[in-house]
Amino acid sequence: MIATNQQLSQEFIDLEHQHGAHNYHPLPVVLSKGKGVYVWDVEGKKYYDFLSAYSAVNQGHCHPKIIDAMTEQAQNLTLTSRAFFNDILGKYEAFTTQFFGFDKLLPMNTGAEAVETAIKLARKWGYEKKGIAQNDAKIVVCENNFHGRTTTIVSFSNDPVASKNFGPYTPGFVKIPYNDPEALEVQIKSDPNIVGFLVEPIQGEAGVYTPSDDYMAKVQHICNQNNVLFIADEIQTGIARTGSLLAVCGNCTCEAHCERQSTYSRPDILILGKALSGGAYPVSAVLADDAVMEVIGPGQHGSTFGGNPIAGAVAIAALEVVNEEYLSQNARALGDLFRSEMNNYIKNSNIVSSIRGKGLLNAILINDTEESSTAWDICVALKNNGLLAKPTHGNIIRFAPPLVMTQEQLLECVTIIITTLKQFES
Ligand code: IF1
Repeated sequence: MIATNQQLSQEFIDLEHQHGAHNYHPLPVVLSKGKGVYVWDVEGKKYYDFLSAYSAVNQGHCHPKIIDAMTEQAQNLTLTSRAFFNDILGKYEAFTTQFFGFDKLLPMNTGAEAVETAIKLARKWGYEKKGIAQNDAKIVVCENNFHGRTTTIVSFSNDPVASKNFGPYTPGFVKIPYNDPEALEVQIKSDPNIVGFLVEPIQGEAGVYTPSDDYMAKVQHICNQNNVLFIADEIQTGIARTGSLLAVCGNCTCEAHCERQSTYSRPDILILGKALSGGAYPVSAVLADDAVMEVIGPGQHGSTFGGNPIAGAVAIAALEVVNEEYLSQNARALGDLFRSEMNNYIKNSNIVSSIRGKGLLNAILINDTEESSTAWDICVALKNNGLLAKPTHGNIIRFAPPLVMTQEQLLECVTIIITTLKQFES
């Protein structure tokens, strides 16, 4: 008997279920192809991707320029380790430090590794430059943060799902409320052992929680005044997602990290991941000026794959695409349009209570409890209607399409989303 289409998907789902660890709860859709803003499932059904692999695919799926760079490099040289030099890494470092305006770059692979790198840098800087006594260094973080899943990072998470039963936890972190510069100032002034403040410019996992426009600028000022490192985790918000090259650029849409806006801020340590490679390859990086980066010497930190030639070639292409295709401007314009269209609908909706976000990083709040299955059911209905999104925290749905979307496509997506939501109005 010939397997029906639905059975084909189910076979892949069953295979994962049987042989893979159950550390995720995916939407029941099995993808086998992606191009630009679209993905296709194994049955050939086409969808708008409204997650973009958690903002890793900002440049769109299988961007030809990025894929060309990757395949070309893959045929020449893939990995040397850092035991030897290669002819791409320096080029990538020069390009990227210039792109973001920092002296130096330290290459890693995943976001969590880059966050770990920033933590190590800040601590070492604290001991060697600030004169903190051994093992006394502390880093301030925010409530409801998400910075990855290593044992140290989950040590300062306050999501019990991410941290429970993974102890003993790494000490040396203090939590303060998000979007509260006064709390940061009080904390820093009360404790001379604080070396850094690690913060997301917009809290993604917390449900796209967007702070006041001047939060980052105030944070920078407080950190600078008190000789504390301002560490920005732009793994999710960076690379044009929120309508500027970095979320710390404030309201500037130019394709450079410049100082044009009053809401501009400049971190001492910048953490990038995800879209640094356009979703083609795991590439992360930590950028800082010499005064910070020089505390790391040979043998003190690194990674087998960090700075490999494919990563460098892919990341250069991915950043060039951001410039060439004006992705910040597009994210800004389409984000404004998306929220305005959605707000028109929300005014008379009893299923959605609000929308928040910046650029093309947005979330809607479903008018039901966190325990309810409504947001999940809506995402399944969206999938059936040709658009993929995923709930977070039970009653929030994140909307983050690739930034290469056109206005016409976005308006079609708005129609799909609103038509679907209307099915859930009571
Ligand atoms: C998962 C969320 C997004 C991040 C920030 C570091 C990392 C992430 C600000 C770590 C990663 C991901 C990981 C992904 C889910 C996802 C996520 F829902 F958890 F919050 F994007 F919204 N800093 N975020 O957002 O980067 O080590 O994963 O490369 O499945 O855990 P990584």
